[in-house]
This record gives sequence, structure tokens and C-alpha cells, in this order.
Amino acid sequence: MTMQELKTLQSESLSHIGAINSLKELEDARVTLLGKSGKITELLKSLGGMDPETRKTFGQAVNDVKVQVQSALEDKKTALERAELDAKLATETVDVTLPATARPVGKMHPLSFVIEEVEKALSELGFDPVEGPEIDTEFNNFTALNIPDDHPARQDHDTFYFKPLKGENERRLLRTQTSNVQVRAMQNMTPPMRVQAIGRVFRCDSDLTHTPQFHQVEGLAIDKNLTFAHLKGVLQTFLTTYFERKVEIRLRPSYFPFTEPSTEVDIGCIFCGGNGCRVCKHTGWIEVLGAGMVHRNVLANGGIDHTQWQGFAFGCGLERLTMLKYGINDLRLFYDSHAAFLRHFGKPAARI
Ligand code: 2U9
Repeated sequence: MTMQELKTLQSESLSHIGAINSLKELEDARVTLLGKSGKITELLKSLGGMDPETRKTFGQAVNDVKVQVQSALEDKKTALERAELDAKLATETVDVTLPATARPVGKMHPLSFVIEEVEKALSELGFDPVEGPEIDTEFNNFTALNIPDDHPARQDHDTFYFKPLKGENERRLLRTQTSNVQVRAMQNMTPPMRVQAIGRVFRCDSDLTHTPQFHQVEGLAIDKNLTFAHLKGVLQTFLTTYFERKVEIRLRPSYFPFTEPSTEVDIGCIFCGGNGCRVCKHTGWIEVLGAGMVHRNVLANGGIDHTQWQGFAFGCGLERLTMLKYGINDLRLFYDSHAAFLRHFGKPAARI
């Protein structure tokens, strides 16, 4: 090939590459010029048979052509890919003015958000949430709480017992109250302590006002010089925060094996303001929880010296608290899984 012919090959190749409009054509051009048997590759191969002088000048010229063609191919490739992407983006633009598709969003079950409200109210009073198992031993559920062996609450018809496993000498059960959590807390922590336990409890009971599974919150405080007055103050603040209004409280003497003295706590009826209505059965008062000073046997079972420390505790059913605050009049609604119930009483989930 003469120098002139090489110049022609160069200019034709560059103008051909310049006119290419697709990546496929560009690849064809690359193969034709620079592929294994491409025109420029063949020229480079033919250099071997030339005399040294010609090889030097002609070889240099072929190499220049190769470099220019390579660079033209690369520039074209970049330009074509860019054009392809621009075209794709142009067809995929989103019309942000279109109305969004409505997506149904679930609601939070009233019990779930009451659990959050109660946990927050008690945390503000310094009660740290603690957790424990729903299946526990008779000791942690009953014995540690000073509930005697012959106490009716232990009877088979109140408690779900498991068949003992081989080699197990103590029966296990579904906890009947969350107190097993505080028993474990007393054994594992050192006083002073303030803990709250919220969770599911189980009793073999089912009628209009009882379900076999329900939820409780219990609080336990252990400190030096704790008195009934501290308990009353905590309950007054807790109930005021939870109901988000001024509530009156009334303490009536009561009996629980795990507290001494014990009390049942009423709030002034939030529906009639104390004048008497169906909810408060015309008494002006609604019972909301039980409480008392922790029995010395219970402190001892938790490894705590009753001559040094005092404790108070309280417990209440969360379904009842929820019904009172949100005006739900049938306990069974909580567990029926009716979408209409959730639509009405549920809380819209927080948008993320
Ligand atoms: C420990 C020591 C004491 C928790 C308490 C009550 C009173 C109470 C009932 C309310 C309605 C249960 O859901 S309900 O049926 N609870 O009246 N609970 S004092 O006392 C404790 C707990 C743990 C170690």
C-alpha cells in the first residue's frame, strides 16, 4: 500500500466512523478496521516483509492511523451511549403532577398504643421496663408471691398448667400475672429499683368480661423509707398522665397475698364526673387497679432484706384501662379481629 492509499484509508475510515449512528454499526467498523483480520491489523502484519527503512516510516504512519481510528471509535462510542441514555431518560420521565395512588394503611390496635402510653407514663416516673417469660415455674408465678399452696388461684381451673417434662419436679404454667418478671428482677438487680412489667397473662376463664388471655401492667418500687404515701403519689400521677385529665383517686382497703397492707384504687367516674351513670353503676367511682406495700415474705423470696428495704407494687388490667379511656364497651372486641373495630378505634400508624 502506498502512503497515498494509507491517507485515503485514514480519511475514509474517519469519515465513516463520523457518520455512524448505532453501536452495532460502530462495532462492525471496529472489526473491519482493527479486528483480527481488519484492514489496519493486516497492514501492521505486512510490515514484517518490508525493508527496514520503509518499515520505519510506513510503520510509523500506519500506527498513527491506528491511534486516530481507535480514538475516533472511542469518542463515537461515548457519544452514542450518551445519546441512547438521553433517549431512554426522555421516555421515562415521571409526571409528578399526577395524583398519587392511594394505598390502604393499617391502624395500630388500641391495646398496642395503650401499651406505649402506659410504658411512657411509668417511665417518666422512673419505672424501667423489664421483660420475662410467659411460661414460668410455679415458684416464680405463685410461691415467690406468697400465694399459699392451697390458694384458689392455683387451682387447675384458673391456671393453664403444662404436663411436667421427664425429670422435671416443678410444674410449669402460663403466667397468671406479670409478677414473675418482678420476682426475677428482685433476684437479679440490687435495690433501690423501680421496674414496670407489661405483658400477656393467661387465666382459664372466659365469659362476657373475661378472656383467657389478657394484658397487665405491674409496677414495683424498692427503696429505703418507702411509704404508702409514695405509692399514692405515683398512682395519682400515673393515672392523671394516662387519662390526660385531672382524675380523683380513692383507696379502699383490700387483700392480696403479695402486699400488706393492700388497697384497691378507684378513680372518680370520667364519664359522669361522679354524678352517677351506667358505667360507674351510679357509685361515681370506677375501680382501676390494685396495689400495696410488698409483703416481707415476697421481699425475702426476691433476696431482699425487709429490715433495710421497703417496696410498693401495683397492678392493673390493660384491656380495662383501654376501654375506659377510649370508650370501648365490649372486651371481646379486642380479640375478634374485626377490621371495622380497628378502623374505628385503631390509631393511624405514624408515617415514616
Ligand atoms: C411483686 C410484688 C408485688 C402486683 C400487684 C395487684 C396489686 C393487683 C390485679 C389488678 C387487676 C391483677 O389484672 S388484674 O386482675 N392486680 O391488684 N397487683 S399489687 O404486686 C406485686 C407484683 C410483684 C414482686
